[in-house]
Amino acid sequence: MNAGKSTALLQSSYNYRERGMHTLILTPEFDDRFGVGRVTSRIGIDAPASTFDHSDNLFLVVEGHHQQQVLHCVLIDEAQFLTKQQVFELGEVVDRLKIPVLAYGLRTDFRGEPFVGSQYLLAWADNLEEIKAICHCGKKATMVIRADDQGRALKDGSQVEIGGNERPTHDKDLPVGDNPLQLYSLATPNGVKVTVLLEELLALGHTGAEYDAYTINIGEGTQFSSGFVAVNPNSKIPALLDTTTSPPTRVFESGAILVYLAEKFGEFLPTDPSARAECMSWLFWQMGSAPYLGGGFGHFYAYAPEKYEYPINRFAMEVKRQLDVLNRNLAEREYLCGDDYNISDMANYAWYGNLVIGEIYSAQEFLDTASYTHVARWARQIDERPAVKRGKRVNKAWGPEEEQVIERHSASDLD
Ligand SMILES: N[C@@H](CCC(=O)N[C@@H](CS)C(=O)NCC(=O)O)C(=O)O
Repeated sequence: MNAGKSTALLQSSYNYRERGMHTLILTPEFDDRFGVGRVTSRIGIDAPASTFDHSDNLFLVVEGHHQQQVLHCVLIDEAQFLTKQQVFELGEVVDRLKIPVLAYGLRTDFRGEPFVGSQYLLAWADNLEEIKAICHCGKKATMVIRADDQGRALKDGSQVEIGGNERPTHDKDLPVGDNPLQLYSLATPNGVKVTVLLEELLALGHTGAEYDAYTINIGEGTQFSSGFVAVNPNSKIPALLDTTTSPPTRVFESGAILVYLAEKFGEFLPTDPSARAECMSWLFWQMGSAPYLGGGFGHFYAYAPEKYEYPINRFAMEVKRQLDVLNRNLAEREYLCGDDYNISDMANYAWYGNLVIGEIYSAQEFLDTASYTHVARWARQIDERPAVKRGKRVNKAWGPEEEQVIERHSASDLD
């Protein structure tokens, strides 16, 4: 049940705080999808919130906070779940405490029935603003769809069901081109690993690695379409469909895609058991480590609307420890596993190589990445490879227009 309202709420709160003012975010206690006491938007930003339930007098709750810290705005998440009495109490906050209240909620449930909280907000609010969301049919979305396990829209059931984000939000098939492999991705580090491997395979002459690449706009929620969820039930890029098998083989998780393609074409994954174990070790090391770099350091350092010292320091320390692990290994070896470049280098380059080169997070100075000299040497060496340069451009939907390749169907799209 997400139409961008949490993002709008967090943005409003940020606007106040940026000017040195204080806000109180209230969220219903039973909405525990992201942990009790947090408002989280699908685009990855979040903020702490105070919880309330139906027995709380919201005038007294706000007054209590206001006495401890002067408040300039109160923001209510999932406001459709307010009771009639609580909407009245919030009116008292506005009239008696002179604090503006911004309530974000849904008008109607999946049956088209109005929520009680929304009914009284629509009746009593001083101002109403509609946050526009577009339905899969292309028209303005006016109600929320609740879908069953097969993605079919439901018309009855209880009004309140928190969650459901793991199910498709709309019915839409994915495009399928003529090439053997279909890739649904975006040029983030997790996406780039796969396009680099595909371009490396093509550079070696494997025509079976020809692929159609389609950009999945994760900011617009394309990863939650029924077509995408069918190739990746986890709703994250990258996802691959191999149409040469019957039935077609779906592969999700970037590490699994690298192994699948390396095995299919017999390249970039050693066959000798010891060498293979070393390659798998560095590949799985990346899969386990990069969430601390991306979801941890990158999120708090580069993307979070409010900068908190504690998580930035915690994740910076961990990323520096990881860079040191790579650096000590690369002091002895040309590539992560020795003399040969393989899928573990591609996976680690996409994250740590791009970090030290400065292509993600602009944190070279902060992390003192130049001091990891062997990582920097290895990253530059890989960055020079023509297939890497090509792979990095596929599914790139930002930066100079001439560098963007939103869809890739043949080599000429990159030439
Ligand atoms: N472990 C996964 C992580 C994939 C991942 O986090 N993808 C991000 C982009 S880099 C995504 O699709 N995010 C969209 C979302 O979370 O809704 C992999 O390596 O494939």
